[in-house]
Amino acid sequence: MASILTGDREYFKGIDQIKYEGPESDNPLAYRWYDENLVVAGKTLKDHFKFAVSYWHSFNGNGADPFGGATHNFAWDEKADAVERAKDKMDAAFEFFTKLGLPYYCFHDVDVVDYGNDINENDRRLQTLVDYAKEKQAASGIKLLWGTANLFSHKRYMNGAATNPDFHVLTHGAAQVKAALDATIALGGENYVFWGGREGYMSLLNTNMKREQEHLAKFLHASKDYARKNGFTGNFFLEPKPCEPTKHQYDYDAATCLAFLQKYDLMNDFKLNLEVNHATLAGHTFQHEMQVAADAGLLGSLDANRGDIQNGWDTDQFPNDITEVTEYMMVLLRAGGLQGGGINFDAKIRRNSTDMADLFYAHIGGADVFARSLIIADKILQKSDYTKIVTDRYSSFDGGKGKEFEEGKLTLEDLRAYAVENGEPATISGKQEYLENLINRYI
Ligand code: XLS
Ligand code: NI
Ligand code: NI
Repeated sequence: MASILTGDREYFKGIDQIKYEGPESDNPLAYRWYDENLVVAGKTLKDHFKFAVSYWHSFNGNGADPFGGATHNFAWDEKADAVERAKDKMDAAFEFFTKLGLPYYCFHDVDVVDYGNDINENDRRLQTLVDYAKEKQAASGIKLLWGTANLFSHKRYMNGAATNPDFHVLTHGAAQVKAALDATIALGGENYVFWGGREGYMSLLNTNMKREQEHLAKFLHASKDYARKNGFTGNFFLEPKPCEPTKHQYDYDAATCLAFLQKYDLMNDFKLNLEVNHATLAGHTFQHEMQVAADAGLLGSLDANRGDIQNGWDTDQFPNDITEVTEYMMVLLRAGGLQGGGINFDAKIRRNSTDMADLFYAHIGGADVFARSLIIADKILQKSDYTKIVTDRYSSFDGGKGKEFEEGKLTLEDLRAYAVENGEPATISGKQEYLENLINRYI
């Protein structure tokens, strides 16, 4: 009998519900650390992370690369009719989400159903799949973490969408965003993401940067106003990335996005969705990007993945480095968590990972490394002298003249007088190796 969860057929045959079995388990299809009910720092792991599966990498990404075609041949990709095919894919997706036991998913409009060039027909297709997703969400309890529109794949966006020099192209981007917002609202999506893959330029020789950025700001305001008018109360996220596919992208990194949001009066509605591999492409660590966002009140959501340290593009591999993720989790805990978002696995299995189970191993490993790292990070913050060392490092600003300086009470002459009076400062260690060892001690 057809079930709403699995449609007419089971796509991931032979794989049952993935469960938490604890660190001693040697079952590769079980969580060893991600116990969704475990309470750490006052919240369950489920609530800390709000893990999401990304539709595009898991159900559209077929292993093709610039040197060869698909290696992942999906059973849900067979029917000729776009809407029927999309429904099969959604059956497979919800079967996967349910078996995996992660609470959320994320999508771009064109991940859910193929788009053509007719706006009205595209809207109808998406609407049909939104109705279908609504039933599946209700039956499974799986929720939408965020929706977004793909404004970078179609050839009309080769010079950008909101920053395209041609107004006509911009309007097509707006049509897509409107439909994607409608879909997100209809599905109770908690957030909406703007990743501007082609919002930037290839050559300054043909570009008016100022005008393009002003257009982007106007576009974001119009989108936000539309969504608010239609009852959307969630967060909007910008997703920074420095380059790829466009040479110079306007949302380069967290600090660049912060300046943009401030300049164009978008701070009340927008936060950031940070991605590990985008941070490293920008020449930053991910923890740096997280801290910049946290300090500005913009730590919204995370796209979890990792790059390849030997090369320089967005390889979108699944996270697996405990030391690094522990450092992310230290920033997360100290920031008091994410604002509205969660942890979306914006990651894909490799071209030569061709078993159905590979997609499960990838997500299980990702969830486990975050869970294990959060537990470790919490211990470091609770039990070690880590916090004290960092706090004490600034103690000269806690009283006396240092405090007066922080309060804006000292002039440049006052500062000079202090230097003269107190002679040469003592040499104070930054203790970097001590702190690195401390992290390893808790791992
Ligand atoms: C691409 C981006 C993309 C966004 C959503 O590099 O990470 O997947 O997350 O458009
Ligand atoms: Ni991303
Ligand atoms: Ni990316």
